Amino acid sequence: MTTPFQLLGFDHVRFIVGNAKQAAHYYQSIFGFEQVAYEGLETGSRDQVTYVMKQNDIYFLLTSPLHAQSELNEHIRLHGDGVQDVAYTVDDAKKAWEVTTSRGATSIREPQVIEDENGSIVMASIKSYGDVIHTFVERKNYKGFLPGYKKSNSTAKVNPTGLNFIDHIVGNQPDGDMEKIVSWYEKIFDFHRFWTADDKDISTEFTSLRSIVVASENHKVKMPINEPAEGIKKSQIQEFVEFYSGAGVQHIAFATDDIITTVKKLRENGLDCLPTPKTYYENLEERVGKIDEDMEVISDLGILIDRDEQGYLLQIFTRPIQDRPTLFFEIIQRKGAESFGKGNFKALFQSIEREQARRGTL
Ligand code: TYF
Ligand code: FE
Repeated sequence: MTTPFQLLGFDHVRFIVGNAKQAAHYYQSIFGFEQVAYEGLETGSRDQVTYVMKQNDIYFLLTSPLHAQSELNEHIRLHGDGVQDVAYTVDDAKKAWEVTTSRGATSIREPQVIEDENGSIVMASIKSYGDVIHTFVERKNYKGFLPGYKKSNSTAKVNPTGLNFIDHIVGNQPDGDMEKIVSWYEKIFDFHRFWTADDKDISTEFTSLRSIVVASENHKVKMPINEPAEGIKKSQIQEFVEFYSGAGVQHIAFATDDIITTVKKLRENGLDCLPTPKTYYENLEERVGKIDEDMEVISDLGILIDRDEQGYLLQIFTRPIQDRPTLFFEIIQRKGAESFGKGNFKALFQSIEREQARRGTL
């Protein structure tokens, strides 16, 4: 069956944060995003402020409430800083809204044509898991980001780190909700099950989780959905759900085509990554075979490697980027491999368990 509208890819991600001005500085100075647009008091936006941060095809919107009455405060009270909108670029936003709502999705915003001197766009939104929404963005020939924003007059010097596009966005669910959410994406978007890992695949001696990756037909949108599983100790997914007050976006993976240069820059900028023990590299070449990169450099940077039938991938994970142990980022370079680093799960989850233990949440 072909879906009556086309999902072209991730358009942007909106974060609700306590202090957008300082968050913008973090994404700029650590990750090398450029501030390209702004809305706030100076542009006539009385309720909220938004900084639009861009690097190659990645657009992050950082939004904060400007006064006590804003309903955005409730998002912050419940979740802390976190993702509120995973927006998709579509060929026809009205059609996308009509089809998904007729299939049972809850509408958040009806299709709206928005125009200014740079052209016109159509937007509509539906509700997804937790407090996350999906906005459909139809960009006809719009020049610039979105109507309503002012071009940024930031004079900050930006050093890009080679983050090219969003590879995948992962959603954590409370215990028992994974299957329901996966079925929702199948029903609403015709997404297919791309990859599945049960609790035996994804467990250490102490903790466990389950994961199913759903993907759009063109594979431009990949969304792993996780839930906690029983273990001797508390699953990292359960820890997330407790600190986030329910379902939410757990991590966003940035694709790079040169992970060594990217991670060198990120580390120089002060990015806080999960540590990889040196023992991980001892029999790595036996597991992944010959690779193009210098193993010593890979090991110095703490980069993880995995191989599947199609090729190999290199990845590394940050620590949570706010004080609540919730959202974090992944940097990934795919050299053929289309999977998600199953061979690294054990080492990765043991590293996360050490973090949980430090926090007293294991
Ligand atoms: O996206 C993925 O599936 C991989 C692995 O809590 C992963 O990045 C899965 C669960 C998790 C952290 C990483
Ligand atoms: Fe990932």
